[in-house]
Amino acid sequence: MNKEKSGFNTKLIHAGEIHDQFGSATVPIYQTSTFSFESAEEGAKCFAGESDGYIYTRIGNPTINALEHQITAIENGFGAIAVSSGMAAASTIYLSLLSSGDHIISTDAIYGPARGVMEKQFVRYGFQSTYINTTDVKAIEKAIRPNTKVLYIETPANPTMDITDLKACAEIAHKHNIILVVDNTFCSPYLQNPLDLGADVVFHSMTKFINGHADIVAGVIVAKEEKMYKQLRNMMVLLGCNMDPHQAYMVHRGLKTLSIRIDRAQDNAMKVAEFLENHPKVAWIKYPGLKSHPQYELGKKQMKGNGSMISFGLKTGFEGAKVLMNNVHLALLAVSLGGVESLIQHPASMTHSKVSKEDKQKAGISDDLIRYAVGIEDVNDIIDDLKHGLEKC
Ligand code: LCS
Repeated sequence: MNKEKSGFNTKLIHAGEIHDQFGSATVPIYQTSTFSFESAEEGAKCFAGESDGYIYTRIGNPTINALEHQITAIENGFGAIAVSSGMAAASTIYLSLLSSGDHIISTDAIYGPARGVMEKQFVRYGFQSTYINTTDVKAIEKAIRPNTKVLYIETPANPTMDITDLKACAEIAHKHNIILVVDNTFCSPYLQNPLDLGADVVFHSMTKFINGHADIVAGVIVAKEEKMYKQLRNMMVLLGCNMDPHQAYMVHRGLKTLSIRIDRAQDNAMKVAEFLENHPKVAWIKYPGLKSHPQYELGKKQMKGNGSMISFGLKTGFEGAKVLMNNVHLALLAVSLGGVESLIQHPASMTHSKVSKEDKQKAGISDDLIRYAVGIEDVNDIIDDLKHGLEKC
């Protein structure tokens, strides 16, 4: 049986597994910084790239490689590069694919720091950036300049839940010789495979659904083609934003239950979204599973499920949001998402607080927006918790 070519759940459990001499059922943790060579000749061969042996953990390590094989198999790429965080993935991509004077077009409602690092740091290295509402495909084409090298999409976007058409983006990007990069964090490879829809590079904050247990910060980049994979890996090794073997082991372990965690979380999320949509104190809600979502049909086409992230606002605006956040007791008032526990947060004052007021407004990150990451608890308890909190609003 070819485990790499098998079904999604079989890949989750078996892709990248290591068969050691003891018959270990799980991936061993090779907690070592360096690897010894049998001879000087063997060492020279490894450094010349003529042998596959391991050299140094920043360059490669069997535990980290096991995780990379697992991710490559479920994201349908040529190869994966595990890194220390989702932001390390974003920065490695920016620094690998852009040179001074190059331009990037990106979704305006993306994870705040992924925009902040470009506008406040990389601008010093001559990178140009334009942030637009990428749900409007025509606006993307209009924003293209002769020096545009990368189109960087986050869908669904954090925190607006806007959905961008990936196939249409791939068509536009490739027509203009532009690389399409997709942040697939909100879906995970279980719900969306951007490489199959035409993207060239995909990345994840594995801190979220892929690890799934709120105990690790990690990231991964997946490239569709060998040349791009080598370019990205080379930059990662030189920047030194590699994972640690123990971190890789933890993610490898968490990833095995990805599909059953997401199945449960998105079943819960659908019920929570229906409850919120019908609640008299709720002014608006955006959840891909509700027909009221502006890109409901597109979501059905390119995503294999609705996910477990919900954005909504109350009729009492930001004041009401504060009261709700102070009066829920099951959901943790915390940033992050994609773990087994439910979390609630306020993007305008938390995850996206460094985005200027004007840019937040343009991107649809309103002051009343509450982001709820639905966990895998009993859904009646999640709804009761929200019901009691909303009574106080
Ligand atoms: N991409 C997305 C879509 C994210 O949501 C995050 C983190 C990142 C990239 C960066 O990943 P990290 O370096 O944190 O692993 N999102 C967070 C959030 O919404 N709340 O806290 C972190």
